[in-house]
Amino acid sequence: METATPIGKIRNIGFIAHIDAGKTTVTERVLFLTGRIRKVGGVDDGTTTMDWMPQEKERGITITAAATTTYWQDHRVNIIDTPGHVDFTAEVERSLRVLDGGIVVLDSVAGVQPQSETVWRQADTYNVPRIAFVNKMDRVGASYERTIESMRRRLNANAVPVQLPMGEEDSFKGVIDLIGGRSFKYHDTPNSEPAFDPPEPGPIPDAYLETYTQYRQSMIEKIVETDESLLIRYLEGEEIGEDDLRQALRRATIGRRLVPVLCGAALKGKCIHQLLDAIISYLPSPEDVPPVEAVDAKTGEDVERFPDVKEPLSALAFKVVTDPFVGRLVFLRIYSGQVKAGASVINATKNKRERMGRLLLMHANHREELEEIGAGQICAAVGLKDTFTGDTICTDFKPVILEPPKFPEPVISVAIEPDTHADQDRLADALHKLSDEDPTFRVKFNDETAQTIISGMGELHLEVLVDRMRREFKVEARVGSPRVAYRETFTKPVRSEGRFVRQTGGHGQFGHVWLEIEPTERGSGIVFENAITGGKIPREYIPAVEAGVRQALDNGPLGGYPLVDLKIKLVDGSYHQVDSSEMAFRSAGNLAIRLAASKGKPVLLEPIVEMQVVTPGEFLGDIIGDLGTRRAQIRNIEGEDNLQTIRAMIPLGETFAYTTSLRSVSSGRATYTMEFKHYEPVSESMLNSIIKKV
Ligand SMILES: Nc1nc2c(ncn2[C@@H]2O[C@H](COP(=O)(O)OP(=O)(O)OP(=O)(O)O)[C@@H](O)[C@H]2O)c(=O)[nH]1
Ligand SMILES: [Mg+2]
Repeated sequence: METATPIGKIRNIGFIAHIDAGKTTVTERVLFLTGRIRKVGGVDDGTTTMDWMPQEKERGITITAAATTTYWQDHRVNIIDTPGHVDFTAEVERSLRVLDGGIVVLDSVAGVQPQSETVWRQADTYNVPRIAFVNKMDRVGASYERTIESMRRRLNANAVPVQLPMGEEDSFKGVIDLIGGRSFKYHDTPNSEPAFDPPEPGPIPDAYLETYTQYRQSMIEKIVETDESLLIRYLEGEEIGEDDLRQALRRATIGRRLVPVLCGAALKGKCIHQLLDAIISYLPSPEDVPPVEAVDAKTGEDVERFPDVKEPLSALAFKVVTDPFVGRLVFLRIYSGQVKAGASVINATKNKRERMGRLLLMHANHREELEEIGAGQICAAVGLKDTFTGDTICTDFKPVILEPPKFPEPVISVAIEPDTHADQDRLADALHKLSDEDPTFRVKFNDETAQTIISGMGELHLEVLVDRMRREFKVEARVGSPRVAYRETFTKPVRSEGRFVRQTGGHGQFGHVWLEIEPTERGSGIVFENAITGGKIPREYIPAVEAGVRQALDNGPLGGYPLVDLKIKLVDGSYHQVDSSEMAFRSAGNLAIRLAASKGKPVLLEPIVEMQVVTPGEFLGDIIGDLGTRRAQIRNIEGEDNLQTIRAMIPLGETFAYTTSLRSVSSGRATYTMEFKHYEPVSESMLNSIIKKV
């Protein structure tokens, strides 16, 4: 019985990291080692269980976060393997929202890479305790010490190594456990096949004694510093025992004061045993994290829900997937209470009744049927029709609303034109299902050009979506070249009047509003406030004013891009007993925004990304020259002769097809990554050329 695992023995964990750090490889090894799969899968030959989508197998990258469950030392471990590519950041965001602990996988050659910094910050936002796994210790150029140093420098992490590698690169043999004072050596396997036999325990080899003593000492100091009573005992000269150290380290990790660091080589199957032990030892169970905060759906009061099956049910929908066999699957994290398959529940966010059909335990794209599921667990439900990512599921008894994960706004778009009428119909279905799954994927229909515009987080994101439309939904379509999702905003506050009056025989039309429009902080979106007093505009017309305002905001004055970051206050107006209508007030709202446009001194906002280029020193000059022609601002160049890293801020619009350009200036030897940072106003001198180009 699945719910039989006591809650203290559940771990909801996820692997997070930069692209290619080895998250999926680690997950596959974990599944094999714990007996969940019989044949070990590889990313390089497309035989993984976790990367199950065809696009993932072909490209060797993870695209969607996949959930799975396994057991280790009679603990149940629910695992989410997340993608590292920045275009799929929504997958990381929603996973971190529902996880209790994270394993940050680092490449021992590259150290902390840009996307690791990003996921680290995301994990901070969601208060997720973590441990670090320094992977690829077998690679040429591997360095445990340098990687830990980069964790401290780049992530500001209070990293505490709890292991020492025995050997690096080719001679990486296993690890020394600094707490237990033992070594674990793996047997060599033929043809560099992964090692899965348990490692051989032994004493600390003589060659490591000195480093061991030094690392152990500094580890103990870091641990006792987090616990006053241990600190006193330590300062009085007492030898702190293994159990005390482990317990204190567990508390400090869960309290996010320390980050235990381990190492290994997932590809070779080395040190996965110890990693699993560490997940059980140091990462929290659902009981160990603070109760989830929620808002009472009826009173709006702040409340807490405890991870207890006796509490009222609360569950957060964090992912929606359309499965070709079972249909629409809604992934849920159960925070409190329990629920049976077939139960009647409510979606507290939408205030709608829903039926929990089947309950499934997911193992990548395979599933196991459950009868009941309780607090602390992660599962997928079939049958919830109106539940979307971010919604809360409850029972009638004390419904609450949990905080949904936050998703970034899309920054790039392409036009898509179906080849035939039949394709048009299939396209509509595909767009509906794909945007249901992916909150960073948006669809808009451009009336003027009769084109469908799809927007997403980057070129790769849109490419994968279009590929899925072709393969899963059989849509044949022409796809335009990528365009930047520009925005517009005002730079000056404006007071604007919208007076919509028509006299055409019989009934006239009358709507009249005064708006105060004020630019707000970047990223704050649109806020509409009604400040009408004394019934100058009857209450029933206010939503119509807002609708008209929002409609006009969709089409900015400079290039037709959406206006953002504005506070719009409805301050005054008038109405007519007979002639006023919703339609008239809608038009008045719309008009007031359009008339405000020139007075508000509008500017075009463009997305700026941070780019990091890693190149052999000889190409540095050419790359910088090329970046210069792309309006890039170089922030920093560091490294040694043989490898230089350039960090630059650059407008997204200047990065299209950069792959090809970088390949040609560096003979294919430089690589780059980029990440969206913020929107910035386009200078007056660039404005015309951008508007003309698009
Ligand atoms: N040498 C070596 N290579 C490894 C190790 N672990 C993973 N790799 C390789 O690194 C590459 C990326 O591995 P993945 O497991 O796909 O990495 P990932 O972090 O899941 O990547 P994304 O999901 O795309 O972010 C593959 O070619 C792996 O074979 C390791 O321990 N040693
Ligand atoms: Mg992966």
